[in-house]
Amino acid sequence: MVMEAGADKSPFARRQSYTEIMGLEEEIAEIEQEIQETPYNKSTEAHIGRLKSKLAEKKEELTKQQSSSGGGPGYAVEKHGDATVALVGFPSVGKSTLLNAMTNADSETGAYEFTTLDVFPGMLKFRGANIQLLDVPGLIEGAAGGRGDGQEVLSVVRTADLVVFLLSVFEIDQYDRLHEELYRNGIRIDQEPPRISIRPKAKDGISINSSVDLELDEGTITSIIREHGHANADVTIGETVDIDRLIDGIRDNRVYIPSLVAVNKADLIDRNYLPTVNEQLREHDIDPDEAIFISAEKEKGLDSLREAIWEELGLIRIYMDKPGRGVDYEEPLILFEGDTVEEACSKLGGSFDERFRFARVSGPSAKHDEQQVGPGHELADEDVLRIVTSK
Ligand SMILES: Nc1nc2c(ncn2[C@@H]2O[C@H](COP(=O)(O)OP(=O)(O)O)[C@@H](O)[C@H]2O)c(=O)[nH]1
Ligand SMILES: [Mg+2]
Repeated sequence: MVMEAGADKSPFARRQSYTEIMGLEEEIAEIEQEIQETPYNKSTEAHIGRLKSKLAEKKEELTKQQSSSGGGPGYAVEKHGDATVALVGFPSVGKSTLLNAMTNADSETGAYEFTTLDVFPGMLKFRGANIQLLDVPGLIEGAAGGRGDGQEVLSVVRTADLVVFLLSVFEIDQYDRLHEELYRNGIRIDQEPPRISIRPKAKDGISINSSVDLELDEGTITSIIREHGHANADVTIGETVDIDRLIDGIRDNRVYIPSLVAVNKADLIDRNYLPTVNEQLREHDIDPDEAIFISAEKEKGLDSLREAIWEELGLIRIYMDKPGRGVDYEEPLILFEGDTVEEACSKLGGSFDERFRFARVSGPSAKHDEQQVGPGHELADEDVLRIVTSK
């Protein structure tokens, strides 16, 4: 992750944008209040839709202004390793302790430049994969009102392949705040992107196509889509959406990230208290069987957590059969479930892409040993892959 130097940092420029931000925050608060005070029914639906669209737009403007008055525009987040996991949790739940227990936090991380960005990286090695674990302590303190560094921290979370919510065993209810903070910033947890496509056209207004029963009025949908700047478009909706989900489908700056919940400090409770914790998890829609109980300090449960991270990320190991060197079982190529031979080639780099002729696969995805396949063949965990190239 590299932070590039900000643009104009003169105090005057800062003060001016600060005023603009305050104006926007007031506008946002007003719209939020109006939404809250308007009862939801068929006759107000379209109005609420427009308000929510406006709200989405204002919030985006605010985010943009904040990132240009804070850390400067265009700081790049560079990915390291095979996948990135963001560790989010309130202060003192044990994020730093966990990062230190799970990763060699001071190796392979020297290249980072975190200047104003409070992100602590560590590399977790598991099943031959290098998984970058990011401790992002600023989420709650900084981001609450969407101020300064909080936005930068959020932009780091946005690039993650998985979010691990770290809760203390005594403070399960913090989950809602964390979830909400991410939601308010366009990060959708454990959701698939809405099945909505918008194809702009030259004329004839908005036409809506749907294969499912739409609960929203067509008029509402049309006015929301117009509110987002489309005058003429063919819109296809493949699921029953509410207003928020429709807006998510229209905006292209939402990210959809899977998550898992780790419950820390499990060493501090005894068996009798466990049902209470499980009950609290259920109250927050977390399946107790899917939460991972750990003690970062006593290093308990960490294997289960590593395994859960691997599963939730959907990582697979590909053993490369290299000409003259045999199969490399030590350092597998790490890909995601659903990846194909083509993705293997591009991750291998070099000129595999251009010189590719065909591949041979043995293992779980192959019909038989040494099956000849093309670039579109979908690989599976523990396949053996040989790529045959032209000279
Ligand atoms: N009993 C117990 N204490 C823990 C555990 N993990 C962290 N702590 C303690 O909780 C405090 C806060 O931990 P820290 O890692 O700094 O939390 P952070 O603010 O989320 O980074 C420290 O005193 C840790 O020693 C655990 O699993 N069990
Ligand atoms: Mg810490």
